[in-house]
Amino acid sequence: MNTALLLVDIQNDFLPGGALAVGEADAVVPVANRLMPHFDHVVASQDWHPPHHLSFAAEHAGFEPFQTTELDGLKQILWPVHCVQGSPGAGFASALDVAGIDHVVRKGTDVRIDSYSAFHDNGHRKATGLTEHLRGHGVEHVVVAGLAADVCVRFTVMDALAEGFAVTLVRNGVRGVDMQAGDTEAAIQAMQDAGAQVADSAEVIAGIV
Ligand code: VGL
Ligand code: ZN
Repeated sequence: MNTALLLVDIQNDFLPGGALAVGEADAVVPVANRLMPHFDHVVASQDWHPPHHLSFAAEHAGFEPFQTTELDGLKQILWPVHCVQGSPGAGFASALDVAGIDHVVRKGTDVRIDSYSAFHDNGHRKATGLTEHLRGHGVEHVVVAGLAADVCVRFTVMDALAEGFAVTLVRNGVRGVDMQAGDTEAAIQAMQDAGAQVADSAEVIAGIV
C-alpha cells in the first residue's frame, strides 16, 4: 500500500511565541523530521489566510479571540490574526526540514470561509485538490502529524477517512490548542473512533503501523 506522510500546519504562528501558539508545538518538529525520510510522498499543509480573513476576531467589532460567531451559516471560532499569506508567521517552522517536502497544500485562502481540513473548507464547499494529488500518486494510506491536534489535524483526519484513505495518527507528532482542558485527548479519541490508527513515530518507522 502506498503511504504518504501528511504534515499539517507546522508553521511559525502555531509555535511558541507565535500569534496562535499551541503548547509544546515545537516538539512536533523533530518528530516530523525523523519521519520524512521514511516516506516516498511527503505533503505539508499551510494555513494561508488573506490579511482580512473573516476567521480573525479583529474583523468583527466587539469580538475577542476565541469567542464564537457565525460565518455564512457556519459556526466559527474567532482566532487571533495568524498565518497571513507571505508573513513570517505563515512560514514553515524554521527547524522543519522543508527539503523533505514534495508537495504543499495551502488552505484558508478564501476570505469568507475557514478551512481546518487540508482536504476541504469547513462547509465542504470546495476541495483543495489534496485527494486528487494523493490518488494520482496511488496513495491509499496517510500518516498524519502536525498542528493543531484538536483543530486542523482532527478535521484533516476525519476528511481523509471519509475520502477512503487509511489513516495513522502520530500520537507524539501532534499537539493541541486545548481551548478547554481535555480537547486534545477527546480529539484523539474521536479520530480513533472514526477509524484512525494511533501510533508513536517509532512504531511508524519500525513499520508496525
Ligand atoms: C488552525 C485555528 C485556526 C490549525 C488553523 O492549524 O489547527 N487552528 N487556523
Ligand atoms: Zn487559520
